[in-house]
Amino acid sequence: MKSLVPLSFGLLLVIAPCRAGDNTAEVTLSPTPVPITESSEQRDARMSWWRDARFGMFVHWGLYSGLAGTWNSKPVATKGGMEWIQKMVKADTDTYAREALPKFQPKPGFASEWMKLAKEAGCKYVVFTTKHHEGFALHDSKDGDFNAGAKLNRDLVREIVEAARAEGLRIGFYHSLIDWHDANYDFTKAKGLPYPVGGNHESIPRNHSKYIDHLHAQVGELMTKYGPIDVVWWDFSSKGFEGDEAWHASELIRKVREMQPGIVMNNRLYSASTVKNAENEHREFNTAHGDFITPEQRIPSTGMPGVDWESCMTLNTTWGYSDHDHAWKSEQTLIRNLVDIASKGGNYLLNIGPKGDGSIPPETVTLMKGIGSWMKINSEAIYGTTAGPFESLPWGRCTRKGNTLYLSVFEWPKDGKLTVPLKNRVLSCSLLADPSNQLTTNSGPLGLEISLPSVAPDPTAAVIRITIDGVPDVMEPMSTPKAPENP
Ligand code: H79
Repeated sequence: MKSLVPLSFGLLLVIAPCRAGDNTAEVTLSPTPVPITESSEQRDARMSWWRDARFGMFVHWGLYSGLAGTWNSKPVATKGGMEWIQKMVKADTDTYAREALPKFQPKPGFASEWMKLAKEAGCKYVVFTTKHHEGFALHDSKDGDFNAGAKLNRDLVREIVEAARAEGLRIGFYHSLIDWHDANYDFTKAKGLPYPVGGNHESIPRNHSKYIDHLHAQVGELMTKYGPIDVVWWDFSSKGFEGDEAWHASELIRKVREMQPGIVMNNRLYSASTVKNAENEHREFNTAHGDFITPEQRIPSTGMPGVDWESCMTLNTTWGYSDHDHAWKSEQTLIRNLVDIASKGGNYLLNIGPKGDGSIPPETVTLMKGIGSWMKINSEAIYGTTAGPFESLPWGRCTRKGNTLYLSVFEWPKDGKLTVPLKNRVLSCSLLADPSNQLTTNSGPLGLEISLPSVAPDPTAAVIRITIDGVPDVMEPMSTPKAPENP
């Protein structure tokens, strides 16, 4: 199938099973592009599971995983995204495939290990690379021969989707718009589009509209052969090459929404200021371009009211597996990042990079399980919460569920008194780690004062659940008098 014929959509819609409670957006089938109408209530219903989830696992896995950051027996780098190794070593696609394919040997049952780890860490959804920039598709594609079906006689997408469902996890497809394999992918269309091979490539005739057919055809396969898919995560567009011109984006979005009415997608079919100029990105947000924005490798300094967002971040510094990257973040950093993001109303999509055989590096297993141990006691402060009411708190973060606030204490007060700038009356207050023990609270000039045990139940983030009378009535931050300088 070279490109999707609109006529087939009706059939696909009938056979694709729908999850109860999913969006009921009106879908009109027609050979000409039609807008899909959706009320804000319908949008909220469609986004609801994603907003409640707050924590997902990202998986970068492809041919680069087997290369593991090594080319010609030499480490390529110790830091940075090794899923870009083909570009870093400037390999053409044939050389790259020749080197990488023999090293990509998924062992049986690998996907089940991923999903068990995601579940244990407390993730509610998993987004994995169906194809990264290298162009190798993990499904058994009938469009082209650079895919797991043609090369390994396996459908790795099916294996991964089935494993996720077995663990009750939502599943998402990362899909690269950039493609270094397809000879028609025209990186010359805009300045600075990444492409591995330098030299006289401009002389090779490229027919980008044929590449768009390939992109649409593979997305069509992914959206119709695996049942209901929860997320599609496009990557990426640049200023000067985005949207309709680059990917026939509105047509692609329309097709995807027809095939998967409940799906949630990011907005990278269009150029969003994802990496740089980040603090302004939500002001440019347009829901016609996608459902949420994706700050990459960073956490916005404040929340973004009215805009859905998800920070995607690595455990070390690479997305794709590398033998040479040992810069693992600490368990404390990861847990505090999760809390920080939730306190600002965002989701955390935390990446793992399995090896070429699909196995997960031991450091990754330890870190994900560490987050899971914290979540076992404290996940109530994450799932289903919204941003806290405070601009900032000197000792930690706050998330909210109606009139219940979850105070995650990073800096346990030495004097045993925690000040919360709130005027409300307290209905109940206890530690999630010790829920039957009510904590004493008093109102003081700076707000509520909670009396704490002398030792934090968790030095990373100890969570206090406090239920108040009415909506949070936050005290204006007072200008604290400057501490006298030491004589
Ligand atoms: O899939 C991951 C990245 O490969 C992809 N998005 C995430 C989710 C991405 N594509 N482009 N970019 C990120 C921005 C460009 C980053 C780069 Fe680099 C800086 C390219 C070369 C230097 C990061 C570090 C990738 C390779 C080294």
